[in-house]
Amino acid sequence: MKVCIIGQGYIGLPTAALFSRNHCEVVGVDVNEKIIENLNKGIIHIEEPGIADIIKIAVEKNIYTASLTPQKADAFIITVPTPYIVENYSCDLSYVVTACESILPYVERGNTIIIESTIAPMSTDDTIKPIFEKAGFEIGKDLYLAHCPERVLPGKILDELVHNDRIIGGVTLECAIKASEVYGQFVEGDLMLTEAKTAELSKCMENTFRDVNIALANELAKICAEIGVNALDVIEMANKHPRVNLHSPGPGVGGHCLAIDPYFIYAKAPETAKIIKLARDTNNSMPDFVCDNVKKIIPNGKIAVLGVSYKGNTGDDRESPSYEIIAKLSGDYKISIYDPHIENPDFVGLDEATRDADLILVLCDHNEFKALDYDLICKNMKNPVIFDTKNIIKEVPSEIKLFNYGNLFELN
Ligand code: SAJ
Repeated sequence: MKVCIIGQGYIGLPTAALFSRNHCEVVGVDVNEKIIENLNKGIIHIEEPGIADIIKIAVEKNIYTASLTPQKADAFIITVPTPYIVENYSCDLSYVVTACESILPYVERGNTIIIESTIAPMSTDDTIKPIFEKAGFEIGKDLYLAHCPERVLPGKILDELVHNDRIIGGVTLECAIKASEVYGQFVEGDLMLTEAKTAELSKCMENTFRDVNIALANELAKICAEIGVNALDVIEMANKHPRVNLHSPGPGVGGHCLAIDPYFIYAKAPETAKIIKLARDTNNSMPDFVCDNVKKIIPNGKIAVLGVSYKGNTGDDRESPSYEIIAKLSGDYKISIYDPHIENPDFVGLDEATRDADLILVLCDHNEFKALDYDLICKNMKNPVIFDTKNIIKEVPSEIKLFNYGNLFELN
């Protein structure tokens, strides 16, 4: 089987790696020339365990090629971003539409087209299907079209792509069957056949479930700061109940999924999707909550920010609330940033970041922050204070004052 994958990002590239590892010929298409040039040398641009080795071998064996333009193939998979439109929160399908149009000259009867990008309910039927129908194809007969959302955790993408169950949403049953043959090349989880619109809403709802639960944890953190209770203890105690799983509060919700997908549902039914919107608003309010508490700890001075990725142990900083927090604080404070997972000429090491700092502000739960060099920190900071918004630091020497969501009420 030959597969052409449009978009060589966090999902497209690992997917390409798995097809090529399973002896399928793969063409990985992207609009970024530099990325294509590097991929053809076997150099990858994302931080994700296991991918680099597979791509390197696949390039050497000539089974994987990166290209700026699509090629004829048996199956086409679209894995391009779907941001939301700021004015009305609806799903911006423009990259998906452009990707579909870009493959039109290469598509032939009998091919399977799969949209993996997260899209709002009804997008496949209302927007994507007509693109191929206008080109003269009858869907379900000449061409098979399906929406098969990815559902993987960054950092564990390879494993989850292989082992997770997969939703296969066909425009018709034939479309779903054809798409399941494509994933059958490497997926070991169940392939669950359904309609495209069910697949679309299931994917959006998975991430909404998490967003709403995180909002509940964030609201709890605010309540506890107000009424003088340790929020982290409450979560630990409540979670001993066999059917309770309170999530963790934090500086806000980032990433390309949880911070976006709930809006796709909200935009479809704004009068009805009340909890979904409120959860988004609550999570969006967390950067302000962090800044307000920083101001209570120190009114001015130097802050060493630790971690700007949207989540721990990844170099992905898309939609990261850290940047909003840094922007909000930078008027009143001198900010230096240390993030061992992100290459940025403006970022510095732990030593430089903490030198003469008045506060360490932890915004991300990278493993490196679990056990910091406290001797260095005590040497560099006159009165060492840490505000850990991710509860990654469990213990500090007695000369360091640690704030987290367990004791913010002390600042009132
Ligand atoms: N976060 C919290 N508290 C928590 C959990 C997470 O504040 O208790 C924050 C994180 O710090 C981060 C954000 O939420 O800023 C999102 O992190 P995440 O790990 O929950 O989710 P993603 O965006 O990395 O991955 C999700 C996954 N979806 C679900 O778990 C339902 C993944 O399976 C999806 O494939 C991915 O979105 C996606 O592509 O949609």
